[in-house]
Amino acid sequence: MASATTNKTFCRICEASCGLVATVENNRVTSLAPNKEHHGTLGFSCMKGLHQHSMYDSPDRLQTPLKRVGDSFEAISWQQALREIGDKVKALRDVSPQSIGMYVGTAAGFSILHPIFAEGFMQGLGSHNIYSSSTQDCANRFAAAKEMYGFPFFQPFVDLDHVECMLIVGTNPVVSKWTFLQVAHPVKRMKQVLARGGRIIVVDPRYTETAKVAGEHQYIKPNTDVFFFLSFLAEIFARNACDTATVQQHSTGLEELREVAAAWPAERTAPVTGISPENLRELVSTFLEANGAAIVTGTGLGMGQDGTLAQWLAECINAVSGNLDRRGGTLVGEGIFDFAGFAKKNGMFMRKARSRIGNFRELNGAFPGGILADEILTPGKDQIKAMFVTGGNPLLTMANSTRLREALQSLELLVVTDIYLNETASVADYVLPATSPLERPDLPFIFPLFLGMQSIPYIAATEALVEPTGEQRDEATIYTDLATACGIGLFGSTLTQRLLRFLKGANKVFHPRSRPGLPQKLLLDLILRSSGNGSWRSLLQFPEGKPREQVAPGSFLGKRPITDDGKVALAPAEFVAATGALESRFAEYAQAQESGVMRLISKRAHSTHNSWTQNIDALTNGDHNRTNYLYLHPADGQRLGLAEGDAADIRSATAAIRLPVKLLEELMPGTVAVPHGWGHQHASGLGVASQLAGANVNILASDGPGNIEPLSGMAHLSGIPVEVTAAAGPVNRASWSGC
Ligand SMILES: Nc1nc2c(c(=O)[nH]1)N[C@H]1C(S)=C(S)[C@@H](COP(=O)(O)OP(=O)(O)OC[C@H]3O[C@@H](n4cnc5c(=O)[nH]c(N)nc54)[C@H](O)[C@@H]3O)O[C@H]1N2
Ligand SMILES: Nc1nc2c(c(=O)[nH]1)N[C@H]1C(S)=C(S)[C@@H](COP(=O)(O)OP(=O)(O)OC[C@H]3O[C@@H](n4cnc5c(=O)[nH]c(N)nc54)[C@H](O)[C@@H]3O)O[C@H]1N2
Ligand code: SF4
Ligand SMILES: [Mo]
Repeated sequence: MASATTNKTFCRICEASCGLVATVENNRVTSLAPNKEHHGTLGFSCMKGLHQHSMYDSPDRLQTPLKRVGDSFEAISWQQALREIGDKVKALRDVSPQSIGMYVGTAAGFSILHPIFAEGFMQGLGSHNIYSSSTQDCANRFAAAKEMYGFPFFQPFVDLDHVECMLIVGTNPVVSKWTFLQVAHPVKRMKQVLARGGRIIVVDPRYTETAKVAGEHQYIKPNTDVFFFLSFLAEIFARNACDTATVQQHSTGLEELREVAAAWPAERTAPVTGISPENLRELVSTFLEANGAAIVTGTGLGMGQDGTLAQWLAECINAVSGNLDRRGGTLVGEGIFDFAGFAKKNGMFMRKARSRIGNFRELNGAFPGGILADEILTPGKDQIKAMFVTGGNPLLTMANSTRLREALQSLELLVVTDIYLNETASVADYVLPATSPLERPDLPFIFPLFLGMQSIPYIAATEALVEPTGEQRDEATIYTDLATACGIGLFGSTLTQRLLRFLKGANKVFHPRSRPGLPQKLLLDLILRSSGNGSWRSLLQFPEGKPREQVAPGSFLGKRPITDDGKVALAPAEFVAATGALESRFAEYAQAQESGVMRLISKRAHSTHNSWTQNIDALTNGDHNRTNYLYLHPADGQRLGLAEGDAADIRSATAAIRLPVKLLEELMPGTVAVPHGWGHQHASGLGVASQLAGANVNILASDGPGNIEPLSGMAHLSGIPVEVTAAAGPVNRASWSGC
């Protein structure tokens, strides 16, 4: 029997990228522990990360390619899968390359090669019909940054080591482990801010886990941040607290911004936001008096109806208060190479392509997920007839999943690449088994590596810890092989395709006992070397991460923005024009509040990760008790005649679900919450998850061109108007996916 070895690696589930120590026995990871010596992640890890090996070791793990035969799947060889998929794609592509689409999910983002090769495949096909999970979480930030800084990936982040006042709006870092910044151990980092006299104020419709650590909290009604920020700005301007000369040196549009904000004084917005003028003024004073302050935002903002405008205004507050690019304010990271310069030189990220349905602009190469069902179901030239889904589970995570299910089922070809036969794969024609993170070598994902979005900068590399146990392949190999089968060159280059095939062949010669595949380490080595960061082998000498310097304050303004004039655009014409529609939105919200409309928000939990951890028993027991819940304020419960454990129907414009009630004092009355990522009852390959209760909350969200935030393409997944009533019957299997 082989003896156990201890290997250092890092987690690839969320942005914290925690350093881990794995025990490996007989080609199995038998335990994972936090790496206490890790330079960047401070010995932190969470229960999801520490249990992940049971997800990869599960008897439900996909082992071979599968083909749908009638209502079930049969195992087939890679050769057969590739040949049959290739033949179908060739026939469709001959008629229209755009008839082939792709959805790139979150898991793809946590590997370096996966998204590059998947998108290279689409480029080779000549199709721009790419969708990604970014219009479910963060496209609003990309849209705002593109207009303001010229580059969607300039994402200023808080200077956590020096900030004195942090306003946390629409994000819950204690549970999510931060977003758009790598911060392992958020509680510790927040306590450090508090210990040096800093203040952290959470603005959220729920008194969150983060608010409890921060000690200060302001309730806000869902989807009204845009009005809160407008009043915040109006107040800054009214106090003449903006250093006009300095701001004008590095930005344009200050006067227009002032004009926009002037229409929204605190007295006006208070009834809609729920933030009294006194409280708002107090927040502004605290923010302005701090020697270094930042507004930190997240998906609570982005999933609302005006996520791009809200994000833009948050960035403007940071900028006009002199906190952008300032010590203790926000910094703009620098990755291992000049991504912005590269993009500018190559004319990337120009948002040129338009969608067939709704005429939406792409953003970072992707169209709004909310039009995907329409693109599939609407006949005509370029109608989508085949889809590749990679590292995502859109049937549980996108808006109006019921309609999307119909659409996916109507396709001529659906190919899903995943580690599980998940909800989406269960309706696929072919399912391709991917290697798990622990089975592949990697570099940290794109945000830290290419953009330097790290509170403690470092770079790191990890070897694969174990070999796949079945026929699983890494996604770089899968998309290279698919390109060969479809008769195209990855990235539209036959030369690249030939080179990749050669590398794959050579890999087989040098490593005859390994599975057929690309030499991933060689590709990662190339990324490192071409960016002047040494070799793969040299980086492996730093299992605790190789420290990098934090970007210096003052390094951004006047130097790095890639807008035409090199200045920060505080009032992009498109955004200013869009504020016109806020008048009717404001009236609509005021009216809805008067009529007592309840709004539904999300609620993440420590133990679940979107839809992918529900097949691990240990992560769905405990608090969850194997279901998600409708969380309701006790006062609302009393008004509606609903007590803890009662069954409630939650009805939106699209559908209804039935869930047990949990009363939650933390919620703002009038706001209800349901965790997303549940409702796996149709996932034929998930032995544990498919037996859980719980409902897919996203059947309550609307899709279609009229239900999309037009500036970024974001779906509207938070702040959904709902009606809650006591259910006529119990919560049972029939009510899991609608009632
Ligand atoms: N109502 C509501 N809806 C939401 C949200 C919300 O807060 N509320 N949050 C949204 C957010 S933030 C996001 S990012 C999206 C997520 O949307 P998706 O990306 O569509 O969904 P995930 O559940 O993250 O699915 C990830 C899939 O990747 C698979 N996977 C894991 N590791 C690997 C791997 O190494 N390779 C491959 N090929 N597959 C792998 C998992 O098995 C899982 O099926 O949905 C969102 N939808
Ligand atoms: N444990 C765990 N960690 C995760 C994930 C997970 O599923 N589980 N998912 C990962 C992914 S893919 C992402 S993108 C990140 C997301 O990370 P975050 O953006 O931090 O996401 P949430 O934790 O859902 O926090 C959103 C907060 O917004 C609040 N909110 C809702 N609506 C509004 C509103 O209109 N205005 C304001 N001001 N607040 C509002 C909610 O109450 C909630 O506290 O988390 C990542 N980390
Ligand atoms: S916080 Fe948890 S899931 Fe995220 S990287 Fe760390 S261990 Fe992994
Ligand atoms: Mo996300």
